Amino acid sequence: MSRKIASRNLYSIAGYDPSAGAGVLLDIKVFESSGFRGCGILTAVTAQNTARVSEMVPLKPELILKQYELLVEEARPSGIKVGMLGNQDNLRLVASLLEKNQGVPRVVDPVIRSSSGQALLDKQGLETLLEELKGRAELITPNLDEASFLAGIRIKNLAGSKKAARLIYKRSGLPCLIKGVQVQDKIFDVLYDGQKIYYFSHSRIKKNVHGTGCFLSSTILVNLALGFPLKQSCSRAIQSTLKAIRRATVRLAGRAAIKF
Ligand code: PXL
Repeated sequence: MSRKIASRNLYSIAGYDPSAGAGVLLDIKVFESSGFRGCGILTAVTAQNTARVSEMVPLKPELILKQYELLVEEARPSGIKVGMLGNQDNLRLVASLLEKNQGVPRVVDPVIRSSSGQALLDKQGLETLLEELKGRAELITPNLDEASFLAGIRIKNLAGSKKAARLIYKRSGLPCLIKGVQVQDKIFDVLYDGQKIYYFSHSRIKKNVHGTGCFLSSTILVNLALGFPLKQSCSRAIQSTLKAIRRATVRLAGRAAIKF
């Protein structure tokens, strides 16, 4: 029998951002600073800094599977966060890994493109994302653009975000948190858990910070793995993310990176 490490492990299955401001490196900082052991399974490599992404190369699904298989031999996950996938082959493989891990919290951040416009998931992946993920996570966390795309509607207000969250749930069976709906000078994050809509509101912080989506989704996973229910995990993680945005320091071209 293989020897198991007793500590609690959280896996990030996501991309490599060399600036460590997003992706696997950021997720691991979140996990480790919350008292978990962080493991990173890479899906793709990017060339980027905090201001722009210039290239994205997906890894082979066979290599992603190997990374997973060797890790689970000695350290099964207490939770899994999925970020950037790169292409449809990787999406399918990762969906199968989520399926194998029913019973531990799983959070999917549906990363479609970088803020600077680089595609981070191919067209086929985009079109089949909700179908492939069907029921295989406790939460999906699209931003406004991702939610508009996934629901197939333009979200202009709170009513639109509510409709989109319901549509995404209907198509994927995944509870959905839509981030960043602006109403006057307030920002709303909208959660549909399959039964009810919840709104989390806060004032807008005028600061352009790289990696906030990754930070939020991995912090939600931490809270779920600590045993908090979904709604509370979202509200706690939103508060932590606001704090992280406030302390983020500017690195380049007016963009900031989260400081631990
Ligand atoms: O924030 C989206 C994102 C996620 N993961 C990786 C990224 C980016 C954006 O650039 O590079 C690896």
